[in-house]
Amino acid sequence: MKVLLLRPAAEKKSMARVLPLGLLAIGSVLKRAGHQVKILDLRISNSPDEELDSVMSSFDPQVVGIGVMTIECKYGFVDAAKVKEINPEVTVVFGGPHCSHEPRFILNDPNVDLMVSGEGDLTIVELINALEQGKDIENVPGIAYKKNGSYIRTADRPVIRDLDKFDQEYNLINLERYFNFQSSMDFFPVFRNKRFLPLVTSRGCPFKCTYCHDIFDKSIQYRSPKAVVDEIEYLIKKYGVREFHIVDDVFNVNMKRAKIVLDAIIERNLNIHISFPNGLRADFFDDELIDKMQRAGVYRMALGIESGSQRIQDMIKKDLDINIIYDVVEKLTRARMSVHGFFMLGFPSETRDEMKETIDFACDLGLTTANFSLVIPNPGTDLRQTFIESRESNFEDFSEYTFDAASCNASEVEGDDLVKLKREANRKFYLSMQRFRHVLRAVEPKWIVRSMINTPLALLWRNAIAPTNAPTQN
Ligand code: B12
Ligand code: SF4
Repeated sequence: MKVLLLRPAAEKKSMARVLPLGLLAIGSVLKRAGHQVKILDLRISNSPDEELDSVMSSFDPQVVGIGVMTIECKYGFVDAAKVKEINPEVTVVFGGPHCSHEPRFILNDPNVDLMVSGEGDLTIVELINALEQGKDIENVPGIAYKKNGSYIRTADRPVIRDLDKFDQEYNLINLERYFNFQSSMDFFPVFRNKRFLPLVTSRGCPFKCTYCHDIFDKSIQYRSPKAVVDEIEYLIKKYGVREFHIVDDVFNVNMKRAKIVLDAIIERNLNIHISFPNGLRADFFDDELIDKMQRAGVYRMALGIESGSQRIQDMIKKDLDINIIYDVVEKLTRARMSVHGFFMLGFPSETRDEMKETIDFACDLGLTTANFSLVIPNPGTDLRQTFIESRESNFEDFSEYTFDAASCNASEVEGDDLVKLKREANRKFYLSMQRFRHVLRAVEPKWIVRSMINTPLALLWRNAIAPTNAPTQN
């Protein structure tokens, strides 16, 4: 069958440089199963409508799969409508992080035919085979659809354990488009070499933080260190990739295995830059791990800290003792690794004082960068349940979620004040001599100089030259 896989266009392109690994995973298994596949990333397109038109007519797919995070679903619906307008016969399948739960919200859209729930690697092949052979899809686990006006959700699909079976078919994507894509991401010192790619070495996490997803179940599955390092080496040789951003949920939770992966990188002398932009846990470090990270080429990482209040830490079930964080950040920056802190403001029942505690805590740490995001209760999380209970509303319209915030607030601080606090947090964090000192300490001088040259150029690009990508409908 001919399957087109889409990442929807969105107004924010800042992080579009990050390859859609979910679509690549789905495309790879379909290709190996003998289907014709095309991946179309409208987020990196300067003229998404024209590109969609052109691919729809030249490729003429029978199925269009659209992968969405919660904040992207409204853009996904816009693209689904365009697809159906071009060819009403096409079957539209939604998948991705937003689609683990809440099938009604997705399936209520008149242009969506089917939804794949959670991990899609096995489900999509069975589904497309069934569609091709005209078989009943009710026996395909892990999907949802509407039949005669009612919602059908098939049996749950167990989590995939043997991830080594699922190699990526990188030739499905034109990687040069990502390496050369310019966005405001270039302004921040988040990559050293533009030939970088995201990489997954494990899926899932055993922790149960109330705000986090469960796409891969609440367990962790590993790829073998050999498979990971073989893939790195292949990407270096075949595509000249120089940097890898490991986007596992929590790479360091199994320190023993993390050290084995890093050792394999060190032994092969790969001479790469490594970053962990998605967040490591601050409580899974020792001197040996830090040493191996440094020798493998790690220069930057994010720590998921979230709150400086122990009450909030316990409430969100992060199980993180905030007293250990100073020491860890100190050790990492001494090893010349730049540390980014993730913080969240606006948890249910969180008070202004507790938010200020978080802001002060963040400012006192030796972090190089940080961001303070407003709490968003994504579907399938315990947090969403708490929001529903505290506000007696179901927040079903996920289309109202934006890149910066959900349209709901269950904290003790009014919405406008919350936004003010967030802005204040950023000002306080960045406009300080202390920050300047931490940057100087953690970042090697040649990279600081490079950012000083890049920054004005990137600002000029972002604010004066780059095309914007507004959706045509909301
Ligand atoms: C890399 C990453 C990004 C990248 C790129 C995302 C992308 N579209 O590929 C960037 C940096 C853009 C990003 C941004 C954000 N992200 Co992010 N990100 C991740 C991360 C760390 C890895 C994603 C990944 O590649 N995983 C590996 C692949 C294989 O998994 P996958 O994408 O889920 O794909 C599988 C299934 O979902 C499904 N599938 C995926 N697509 C499709 C399509 C079809 C048709 C089908 C059938 C199936 C299917 O099958 C795949 C294989 O099993 C995940 C956490 C995680 N570990 O997964 C968070 C995650 C996806 N991000 C999340 C969030 C919230 C964000 C932000 C909104 C955070 C914020 N507030 O700023 C921002 C958005 C900002 C912006 N401007 O875009 C949440 C999403 C929750 C949700 N319900 O939407 C996650 C799950 C993190 C979390 N802890 O909750 N992110
Ligand atoms: S926030 Fe981090 S530690 Fe918590 S469940 Fe998610 S991935 Fe695991």
